[in-house]
Amino acid sequence: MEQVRAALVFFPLKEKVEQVQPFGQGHINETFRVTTAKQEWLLQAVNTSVFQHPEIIEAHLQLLLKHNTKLFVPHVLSKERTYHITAGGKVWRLQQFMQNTYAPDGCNDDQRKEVVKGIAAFTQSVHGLSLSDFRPTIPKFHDLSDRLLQYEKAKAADPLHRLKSAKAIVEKLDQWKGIANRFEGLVRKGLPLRIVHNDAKSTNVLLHQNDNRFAKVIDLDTAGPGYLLFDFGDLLRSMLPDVRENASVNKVNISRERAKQMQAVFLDECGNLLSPLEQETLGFGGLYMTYLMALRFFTDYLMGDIYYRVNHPNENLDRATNQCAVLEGMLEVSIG
Ligand code: GN1
Ligand code: MG
Repeated sequence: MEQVRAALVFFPLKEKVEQVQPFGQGHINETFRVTTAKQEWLLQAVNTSVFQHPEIIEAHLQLLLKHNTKLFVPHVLSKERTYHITAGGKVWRLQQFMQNTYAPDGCNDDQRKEVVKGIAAFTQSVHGLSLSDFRPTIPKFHDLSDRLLQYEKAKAADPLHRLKSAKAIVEKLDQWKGIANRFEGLVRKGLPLRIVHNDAKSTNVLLHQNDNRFAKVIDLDTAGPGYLLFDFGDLLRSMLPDVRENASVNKVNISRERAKQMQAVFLDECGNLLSPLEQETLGFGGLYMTYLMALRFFTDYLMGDIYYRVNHPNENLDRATNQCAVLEGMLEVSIG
């Protein structure tokens, strides 16, 4: 906690820090809830082995926060007028802690609608910015062909000999490779690149505690160039299942009706901005993102859990198995 206090010195807080506690479920960055006399703050240490160019995130944040002062959580400018500072070898940023809001993990119909509205509001807002001002913060982040390559490499290396007990999942993952070809076909057909959130899961949208209405879109680390189906796909991936992403399950029931409702809300909110091809391929985003996450979790399991934080040795395998079950559930009811 000493490190945290040393970082806080860079931000012009008027009140004395009373308490610092670890906060949240993120897989990548470290987050702390900071209490001062009258207010609370969220301090984050950016994981710089994952985000090797925090200056790109800084530039995006400067643009986004200036462009829309309502949609995002206010961040604190450091004494150097930047949102990120370096202290003790780490990169830190500070934002307001949004009282009386929550990030839904498991949604009812109303909450689901509000989360979709939140990402639609993001889509609409960034439509007014210039794509040329945004760069990928992680190279090839949602490049499924590259994720397949990493998966193949991990299988070939198998450093912890984890592959032999994972035959069933490998069989599934191998059978869905066509999803990558289908995506490349869409890009050739003219699917437009635009600014997207690139981590549009339900826990990255805050809702108001009192009425469950949409409040803020959070976690702008990966915002940048991408395809809209990534964001809508992450909405489907995170809200169609009634189980959490790391629940150890082999079967997940998916409702086609629920997917249709989500798509209707999304199109209602921002459909006017979408090309016909974007509109037609929103559902396919569910398959694309769920497959990509299944590959990422499984690849990390094979490589010895070097990317995602795990609480037990099989957690990445559980997550991968879960995502395979979600994908199977989606295919069963012909989503995408
Ligand atoms: C990671 O750390 P968090 O929860 O914001 C990941 C996303 C995944 C998500 C799965 C930079 O996000 O791509 O969709 O886990 N972010 C990065 O829950 O890898
Ligand atoms: Mg994230």
